[in-house]
Amino acid sequence: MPTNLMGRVLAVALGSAAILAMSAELGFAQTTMPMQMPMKPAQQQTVAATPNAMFMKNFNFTPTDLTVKAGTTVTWKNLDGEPHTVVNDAGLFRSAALDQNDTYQFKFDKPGVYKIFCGIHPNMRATITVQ
Ligand SMILES: [Cu+2]
Repeated sequence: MPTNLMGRVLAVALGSAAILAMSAELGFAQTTMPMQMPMKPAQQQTVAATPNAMFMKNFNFTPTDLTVKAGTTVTWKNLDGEPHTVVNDAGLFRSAALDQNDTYQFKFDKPGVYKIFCGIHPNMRATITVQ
């Protein structure tokens, strides 16, 4: 029966069109959704919030002022492609040159104000206050 066959072909064609329309709609939703999502905060802001840690980033210590309790081990991590060091003004501690992603740790047993700087870039300075 030719007319019956035509009807079937038409039905299949319409069905495919409907599926195509649906996938087009899905595709549209998928491409637009990420644009409506809020932007992720910058990496710098995330690392700065890490407790008992100080980072070297863009030739600065971040944060420049860190307050910890006595007995706390502070970790420094260099995020720059250039080496940095951690040197205490009073000569209490001095790290080796830290390459990118290297870390250095020092345990602060006594309360006080500890000034540090980078031995390679002496203008990089920070303060650790131990309570
Ligand atoms: Cu440095």
